[in-house]
Order: sequence, then C-alpha cells, then structure tokens
Amino acid sequence: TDPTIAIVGVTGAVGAEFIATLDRRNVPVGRLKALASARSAGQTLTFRGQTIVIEELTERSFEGVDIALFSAGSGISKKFAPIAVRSGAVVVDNSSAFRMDPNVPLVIPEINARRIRDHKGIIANPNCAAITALVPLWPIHQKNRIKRVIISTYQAASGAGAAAMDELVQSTRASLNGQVYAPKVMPHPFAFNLFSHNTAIDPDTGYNDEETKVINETHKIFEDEGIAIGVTCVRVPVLRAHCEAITFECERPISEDEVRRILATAPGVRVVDDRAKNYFPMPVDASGQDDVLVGRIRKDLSDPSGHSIAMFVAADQLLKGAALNAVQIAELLPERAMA
Ligand code: 11C
Repeated sequence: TDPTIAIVGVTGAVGAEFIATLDRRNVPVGRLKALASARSAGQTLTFRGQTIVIEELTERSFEGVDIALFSAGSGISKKFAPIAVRSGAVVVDNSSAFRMDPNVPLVIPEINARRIRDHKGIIANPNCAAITALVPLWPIHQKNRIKRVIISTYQAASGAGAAAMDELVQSTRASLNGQVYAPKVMPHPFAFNLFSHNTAIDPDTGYNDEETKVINETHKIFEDEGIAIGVTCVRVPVLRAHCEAITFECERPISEDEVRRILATAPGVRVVDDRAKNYFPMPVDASGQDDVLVGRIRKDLSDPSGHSIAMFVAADQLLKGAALNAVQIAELLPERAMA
C-alpha cells in the first residue's frame, strides 16, 4: 500500500506547497493527514479530489504515519518530530531545529542524496538561502574546489511565512492609498523598502542568525569546513523568490565559459544569462519554478588571477527553498519504496 503522509503546518505558506507538490509530482499517497494548530482544526482542504479535514496536531497524530513533512517552526519540530519518530514515522523537517545535529542528515538531493540513508528518523531540509546558493555552487565545487564565497541575499517575504506575504501586499496597498501602515509581522516597513534580515544579530560578531545558518549549513552539506564564507542577508519587498549575488573563488583558475558549461547540465539549475537582452534571473520568473535560475555569469574583476567568478541567482523560496526539496527527499526514502 502507498504510504500515509502527514503534513505538519498544513495551513502555512510551505504547507500549501507541500500539498501542491505531492500532487503535481504524482507522489504515491495512501492517506494524507493534514495537521495544524487547534485554531485551524475542522477546516478542510482538497487533495486529489478528496476533501481532507484538518486535524489538531497532538502527541497521537502520528499513529500509522509513514512519512511526516514538518513546516511549523522550530518549536513545533523540537517537540513533535521525536514523537513522530517514536510512532514509526520518518520526519523530513523544514525547520532549523535539527539541521546541525550530527545525527541528522542535512540534504539537498542534487548534492548529497546519499546521506538520506544515514537517517535515524529525522532528515533536515536546509535553509532556503543556503539551498538557493548551493544547488549551482556544488557542480562547480566538484570540478574545481571553491575555497571562498561571498553571498548577498535579496530574500522574499515568503521566507517569513504567509503572514509576512500578506503584510507586503497590505502595506503596499496602504502606501499607494496614502495611508499609514504600522508593521505587524516584520520589524520594519516592507512596502518600497528593504531591511537587514529579521533574525537576531549576534552582538559580538554582527552576523544575524540567517547568515550564520548559511555558513554552517554550507560547511555541513558540502562536507568541507574549509570554505571561507562571507554573507549578508537582506529582506526585499518580493513575494516568493529569493535572489542572491554570489562571488566565488576556486582553487585553480576558472573561466566564465567553463562555469556556463558546468551549469548547463547541472541538475536543478537553469541558466538565464542573455546579455544582449539584459535578461537575467528575476523573482517573477523563478516563482512557481523548480529550478534555481543562474545568470550574470562573469569574471570577478576584483581577482585578476582568474580564480573568481560572479553570478546572480533566483529560486522559488517556497518550492526549491522548502516544499519541493522536502518532497524530493521524501521521494528518495527507502521507507517509501518498502511501503
Ligand atoms: C527567510 N530563510 O527567508 C528564511 C526562512 O532557517 O528555515 C527559513 C528559515 C529557516 O527568512
């Protein structure tokens, strides 16, 4: 029989994409359990023509569940993922709760699918800013080790959840109508503005949590602690696709043509790099797409030695940054094949 799949956080922005992604990729699902807070219990959703009633997440929710996809924040994952595992489910967790746990594989299937089999019940889905950078960097790193990378992000509202997406729309509308909008979800005005990422800043290092995650997760996923990483994370008034300016330095010289050739056949990557038309990766083009779009591929002129390349990428934060990556992991689980 096909596996029972539970979705924890089904009413969230990622939760909705879990449902759509399972459906569109024809993932076999025997039974779908839709779990959320008590507030949403009793509401319904439709999956493959069937009406599913949303249930309140409780300690008993995972009985009979084979695979649980979590996206309800770290607190919920910390409490309920171990309960799900004890009930016999394999958890794919979209939160940061377990990512740096040495017993938990941190997986981007295009990079380290082989790590899935090491799991002890939980597999972590990386941070979306990390996924967006690492999918195109990995095939380059394979050919010519990247020893240093500088990443500047332009992160969409969706990374802060459905309420933040709503705040972007509402505050933009208010601003156009000449009304004052007091931010409720984000710490600063969102419309016609951008701001340093809304996670806590370490007072000693000056790096925020999002930046620290990108650094730590890159080291873990690439299994290379030696890569020097500089990162600046910024929230921009875009709905659902993250962009990043990335400059990297390789161990040996590398040309832009070589990078273009590597990326042309790289899984999960689409090169969008039309200089004649000034057409490069944009959030509107990345939205709803599975691939990380990569363009502006060019020599980094600040490194005359020819070891460095600059590029610009865009990826759907809710898909490759979250739901799609998690569903790809679930598709590769041996538990699914055996079910
Ligand atoms: C953002 N990347 O765009 C974040 C959201 O570590 O899973 C996801 C945070 C995380 O704000």
